[in-house]
Amino acid sequence: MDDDELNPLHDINTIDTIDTIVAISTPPGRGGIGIVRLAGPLSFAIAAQLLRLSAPLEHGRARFARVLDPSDATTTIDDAVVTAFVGPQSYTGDDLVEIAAHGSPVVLEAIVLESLALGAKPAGPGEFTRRAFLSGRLDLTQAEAVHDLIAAQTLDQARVAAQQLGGAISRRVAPAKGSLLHLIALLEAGMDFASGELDDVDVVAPVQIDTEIEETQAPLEELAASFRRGQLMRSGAALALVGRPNAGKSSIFNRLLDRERAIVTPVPGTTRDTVEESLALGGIPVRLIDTAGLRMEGDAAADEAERQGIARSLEALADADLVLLIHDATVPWGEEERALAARLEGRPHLLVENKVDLAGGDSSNALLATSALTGEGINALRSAILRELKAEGALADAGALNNLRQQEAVNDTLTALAAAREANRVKLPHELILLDLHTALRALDSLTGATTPDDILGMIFSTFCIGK
Ligand SMILES: Nc1nc2c(ncn2[C@@H]2O[C@H](COP(=O)(O)OP(=O)(O)OP(=O)(O)O)[C@@H](O)[C@H]2O)c(=O)[nH]1
Ligand SMILES: [Mg+2]
Repeated sequence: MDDDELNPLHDINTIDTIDTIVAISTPPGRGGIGIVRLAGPLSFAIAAQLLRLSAPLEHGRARFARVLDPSDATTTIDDAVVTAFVGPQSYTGDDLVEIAAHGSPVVLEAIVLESLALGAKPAGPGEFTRRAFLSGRLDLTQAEAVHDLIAAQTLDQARVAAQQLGGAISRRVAPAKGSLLHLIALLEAGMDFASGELDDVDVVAPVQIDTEIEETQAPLEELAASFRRGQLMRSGAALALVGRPNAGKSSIFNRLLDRERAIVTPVPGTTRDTVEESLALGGIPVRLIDTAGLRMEGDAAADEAERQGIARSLEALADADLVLLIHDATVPWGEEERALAARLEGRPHLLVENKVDLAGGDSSNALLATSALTGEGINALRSAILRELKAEGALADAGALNNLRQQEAVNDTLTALAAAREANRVKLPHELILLDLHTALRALDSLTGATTPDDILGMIFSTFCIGK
């Protein structure tokens, strides 16, 4: 090994098989600071050419620098702080330089253009994170977490993504993978042994195989069930407000949003179409859906638009993760409420008695009594909604699955394990059981990216922004 290989400051003229990539990593537009990121073997050399550094770049250290005018290296166009990381101790696993200049798009673009002239290539979407994955710095679920973290809309979403970035899913899968590998090793050893004189069935008892497969299945089933919970946190819970016309649905909708979003009038049938707004409730993203009041079939007051609105209300009700059935406390429960309550049987819902300011104290036995007019009971309603969503598991547990790809990987593993268990039950040869177990292992490995085909990787990283 010659000295050059030990030197992180690769010569700019060295021909290297790994490209150096460059991109603006901060969002487009002007800002106080804008960052250009360089990753790859030429990063240090390119930075040294582009900048007048106060001192040579050093791992994990920030340096003050002047950004030189590409057309005239004697003048500077900006000041910058430059941070350097020597691979493999960097985000991507290769040499990495971050140039934090003032956030003027023209300066940042000049830095990128000059880097390209010095041998860098423009980074594609997610290419920095893809490199981190390829160099083994992150597994696939962690790389996906980077995307989720950037996209997080509430702090709780960010927390979940950060746990995943810390490897929560991989840690959760590790015991199942361990027991699966153990069983595979056991059966394979048994087969080698059996090819001598013993019958393979005698080497590992079917009950033992069954128990071991079951031990692998249990944590994975738990993980598969976490998907729905993760999904609520990821895309938000849909919360529909339903009830008879004039019950005060739109008024409560506005109260929960804290602004006059939906039209409120004393005329029954005001809301014709569903109205949707997002809000964060105790860290959980919620899609609040106001709906047209439901009248019973054959009610003469319902015109065509209202009938269509009612059809949409029923759709929203069917799709909702949680339903608020709003009742006007000044009138008795009618056929509509009974029909709605029957529909909601066995599904997460809350009964709300509204207009308690008019009802005159007769709300004592109602679970939730509100007045959209005075605001009474609205905070209690918020807490009740939050309780329901949490009961639904909206606060995802650490290491919950977060997307369909992950869900499919776990489901495929479970399918193959079930097949293996069945093969064992009907006493098929161990070779055939092993076939299913290997299928299970491949599916499980694809979760963390140990065996993910290139096209799937391409799909995942193309959803990233450039510079990440
Ligand atoms: N006193 C009182 N009036 C209320 C309360 N909530 C709503 N209202 C009034 O009741 C009427 C109907 O309210 P909306 O919020 O439009 O009722 P809605 O359920 O959305 O009605 P539709 O859209 O027609 O189905 C309006 O005049 C509101 O001001 C309340 O808690 N107390
Ligand atoms: Mg309304």
